[in-house]
Amino acid sequence: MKTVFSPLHNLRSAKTELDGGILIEPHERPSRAETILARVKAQTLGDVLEPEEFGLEPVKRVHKPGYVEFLEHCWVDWVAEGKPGEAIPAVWCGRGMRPRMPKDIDGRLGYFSFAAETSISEGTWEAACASANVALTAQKLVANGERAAFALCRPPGHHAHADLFGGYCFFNNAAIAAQAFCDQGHPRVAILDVDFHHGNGTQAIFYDRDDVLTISLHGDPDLVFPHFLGFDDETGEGEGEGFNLNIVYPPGTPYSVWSQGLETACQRIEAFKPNALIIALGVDTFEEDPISFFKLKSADYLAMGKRIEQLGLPTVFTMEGGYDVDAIGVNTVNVMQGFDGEL
Ligand code: Q9C
Ligand code: ZN
Repeated sequence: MKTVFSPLHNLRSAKTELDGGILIEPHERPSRAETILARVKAQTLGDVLEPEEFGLEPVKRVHKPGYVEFLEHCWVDWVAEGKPGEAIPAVWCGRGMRPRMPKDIDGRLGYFSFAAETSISEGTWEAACASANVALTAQKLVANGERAAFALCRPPGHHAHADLFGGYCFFNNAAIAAQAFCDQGHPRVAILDVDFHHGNGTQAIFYDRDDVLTISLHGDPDLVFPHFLGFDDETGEGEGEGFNLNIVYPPGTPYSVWSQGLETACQRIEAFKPNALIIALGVDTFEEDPISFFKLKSADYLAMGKRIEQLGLPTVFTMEGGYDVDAIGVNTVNVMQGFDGEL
């Protein structure tokens, strides 16, 4: 399988993540992508390509223009105001307040975010654009006949809504790739999100649509991020009713249990008969992940890839989370190798 990778991901190198009341080195760091790339090469998974440039048009098919504009200018505006650190949202439109975009940069940061752990830093915009181009290049490979492609996206995307950043995500790469399939005349696309966290952004973007089926397997949002979406009674609305599925698990979940949800998801996907499949691939389901609570082992990712392949669909993998950097290369590439039949 071919991998699409951009060295520009390194431009996203924030100094801060708000965690436990202090600013820590972000879990979502450049070494994640470099470690995955090294494993792709060591295992000779396939060619590694740099992305093509697609511009902002396919991004704006998913994200609101005002949000894209905000992301482009946020860091420049922040620096121009003489702020000493990174751009961290600290105020939101609470219940009963007015959801309008303020002029002030602190107001706009809150208006366009849903969480405070994710700092906007120098180069974030450039890296987020490159990450979207990585997803779109992989999508183009598959649209042009490749059975599958691996978009080694960084920063990740599945938490980003049409006009909200958070959870280390800015542009929803999986949603952008899915929308590209739709816009190229493919009537149905499925997105299966296997990251430890709920794919809240992806769900919200397609919630009222029946042409994009969204499924997410994740830790119980009552207990973990993103806390305010991802429960199993969220099934879609309007035309989209019945086209969103959330499968929620408790702490300690091993692959033997997790894979039962994967089976349910695969059966739903088969019934939907999509023209293409996007896998929002996070490996923060790993037993040693520092911020998560599932118990998947490295060999389980081979089985996961094999089961996904059995769907027989043109498949784009977009990289999402996974924070045990020592294991992220093996675990991620295991999914691709399981898919490619090396089990
Ligand atoms: N104390 C992705 O996996 N909250 N994002 C972490 C840790 C944010 C995860 C709290 C988690 C975001 C793409
Ligand atoms: Zn995650």
